[in-house]
Amino acid sequence: MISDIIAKAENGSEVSVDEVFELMSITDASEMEELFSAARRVRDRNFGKKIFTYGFVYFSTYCKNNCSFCYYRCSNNNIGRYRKSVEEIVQLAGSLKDAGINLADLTMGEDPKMYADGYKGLLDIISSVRDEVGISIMASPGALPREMFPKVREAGADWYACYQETYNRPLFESLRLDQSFDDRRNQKVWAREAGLLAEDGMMIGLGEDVRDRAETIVTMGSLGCEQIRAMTFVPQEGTPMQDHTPYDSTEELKAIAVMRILYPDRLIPCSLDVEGIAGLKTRIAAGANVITSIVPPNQNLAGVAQHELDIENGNRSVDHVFEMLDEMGYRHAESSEYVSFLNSRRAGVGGA
Ligand code: SAM
Ligand code: MD0
Ligand code: SF4
Repeated sequence: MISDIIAKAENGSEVSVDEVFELMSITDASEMEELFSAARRVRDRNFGKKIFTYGFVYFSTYCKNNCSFCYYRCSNNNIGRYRKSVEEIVQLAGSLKDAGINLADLTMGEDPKMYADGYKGLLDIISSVRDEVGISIMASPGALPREMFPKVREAGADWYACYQETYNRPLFESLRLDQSFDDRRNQKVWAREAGLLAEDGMMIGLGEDVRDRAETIVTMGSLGCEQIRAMTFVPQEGTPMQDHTPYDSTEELKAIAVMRILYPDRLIPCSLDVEGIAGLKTRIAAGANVITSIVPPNQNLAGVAQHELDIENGNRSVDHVFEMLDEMGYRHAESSEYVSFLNSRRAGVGGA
């Protein structure tokens, strides 16, 4: 039965939510391996042995929101926060580019300072990185008003990332307090209308059930986002969810593999922000084809889910990640290969 669903997906036939539910319900080790090996086959067929690499530049950790799962929620008072200057961000993005990283993910909390004056701070940062560095850019600034998307695109962003976390509406509302479910869903639609590529994402272990996971995967797929992700929730000190029992990575790995076989040509990240470098091999083996959250040491930069893990010891550094990929028989993609990939996808969005 599992084999039939996998074969159906590989042949490009439509797979129902019930069938996705069945795949996400797998617990048997041999069925799990069947799923992962199918995912690798599909990934290698579509992308060969090349893996894209993204550097993570969390440039402002100030946030006006109060998401219950997040370390950086505004009520978490006693944490060290920082805001990088444009010059520092340009320098960080430049060093990522020089090291051979394909994209800089410019990420912030919903920082009122960046949103002031028609989002001047945010737009200046994006256009400075475009003009002075010339690396591909993802903007992850939180939810924006619709009219901002063409401006973000004009400033030079290639991607806009905004994760729904779950398409279970009441669950969303219990996590992203005082935020609109529909508005956050629409972010992805508006971004693509403006010619940006878009990323959606789900979190695992927030209180959702297997059916929620299946529905979220299918909804993310149907919105057409060119990149889709799953990340396991990591409980954060000082938040209402600090005592939640953490999940291991099994459900995330299944989600990665299921997304891969359902949506063979999408980008699907292996985030180093969940288990640090220890999580790289399993996620690549589950069908991921982008490594995200590469963070250079000694720059006072933080992660999100793992704000410290493996950063200052250099394990999330470019060299270390490239070495590990080689050991696994994969290679990091050249930026020229990444840019061609983006250009081929861009034909599908907005007016481009
Ligand atoms: N502030 C922006 C926003 O919320 O869209 C952009 C950055 S936000 C920190 C990026 C994503 O990190 C969230 O959408 C969520 O999926 C993920 N995240 C935050 N806290 C996490 C946690 N404790 N464990 C796992 N993922 C987390
Ligand atoms: C990551 N910590 O890639 C980053 C972050 C935001 N676009 C991405 C969640 O894991
Ligand atoms: Fe702010 Fe994003 Fe964290 Fe929510 S997930 S509190 S919007 S930084």
